[in-house]
This record gives sequence, structure tokens and C-alpha cells, in this order.
Amino acid sequence: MYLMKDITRDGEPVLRQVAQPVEFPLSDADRQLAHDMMEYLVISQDEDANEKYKLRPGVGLAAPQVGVGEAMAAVLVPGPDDAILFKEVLINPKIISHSVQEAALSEGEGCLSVDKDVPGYVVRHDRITIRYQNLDGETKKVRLKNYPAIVCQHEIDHLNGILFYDHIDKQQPFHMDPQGILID
Ligand code: K1U
Ligand code: NI
Repeated sequence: MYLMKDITRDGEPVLRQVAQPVEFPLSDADRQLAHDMMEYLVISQDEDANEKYKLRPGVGLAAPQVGVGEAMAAVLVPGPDDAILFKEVLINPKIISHSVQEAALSEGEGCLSVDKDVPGYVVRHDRITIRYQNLDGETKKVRLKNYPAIVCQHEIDHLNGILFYDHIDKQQPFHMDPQGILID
């Protein structure tokens, strides 16, 4: 399983590279990678289990964040009570369409690979349609909106060498189109 020492930090070249497509059938190493990335998210969100490992909680983790330059990311978005809004390992994901309407988290974003706070709105698309492959190599198409859409955009950015603070306007960090949605 991954621990905080395994998470690549800003400054490491793999975080700024475009990830390589994953080939199917998945190799044993890629299957293990998918498992270990999702395991990190599950444990990191479980207060009791995480007591032991001291992981920084995450809702997403992309392969470059564990030093692997491949187009794979795990996403686990919790909902109210014990519900799960979106849980998937995305392989070779692409945004194939998106809303004109923008959205940003009112609290800004963080990143397991970035150890500092960078205040400001990370302006993204409010709704996206993504195409990706699952672990069995099946092509899936999913429409997402609001928070799960933000999380998937953050993770797909990692596969393109982009970090959240690249999107923050340096002159006006809290500027967004007035039609844009702020998500709490
Ligand atoms: O990719 C990463 O560095 C993980 C990052 C993803 C993220 C996506 C969208 C907005 C912000 C961050 C995180 O998961 S940071 C932790 C976090 O946002 C969170 C963790 C547990 C519960 C709720 C939120
Ligand atoms: Ni990140």
C-alpha cells in the first residue's frame, strides 16, 4: 500500500509530464497500481484505519502522484452519510465534452503532491462527459457535474502534467465569471 512517503511532490518531473496511454490487457503491475491507488483513497478517508497510517485524506490519486507516468487515476468521492457519489479507476480518460458554465470550489483546491496552500478559485467546467476504460478494458462514457466533475478534472489534469494552481489567476485569484457556480 502507498504511504505519504510514496507520494511524489511538486518539483518532481513526472508531475509535469504527459502520461503515457495504458495498454490492454492490463499488466500485473498496472492492475496492482490500480488496486493500490484506490486502496490509498479508501484508507485515507477512513478515520479509524488511517489512524495507523497517517495518510493525507484524498478523493483522487493519479498514477504520476505515485511516480508512474501512465494515464490512470483513482477517484473516490464520498457523499452524505455513507453514500459514495463516484468511485472508479479511470484508465486513459478524456473529457469529450463540457459545459460552458464554469464552477469552482469555494474553499479552493489542495493536492497531495503540493505541500503548500495556494488560495484562489480553480475555475473548471461545471459539467463534463468523460470517456475512459475500466480495468477490463471496456470503454465507458460518464456525465458528471459539480463536485465529482471537479475532482475528475483535477485528476485528468495530473495526467497532462497540470497542477491545480496553474488555473489560478495570479492577478485576481478569486475571480470567476459571474455565471459561474461556487461549490461548498
Ligand atoms: O489529486 C490529488 O492531489 C488529490 C486531491 C484531489 C482534489 C480534487 C479536487 C479538488 C481538490 C482536491 C485531494 O483529494 S485533496 C483532499 C480533499 O479534497 C478531500 C479529502 C477527503 C474528503 C474530502 C476532500
Ligand atoms: Ni492533485
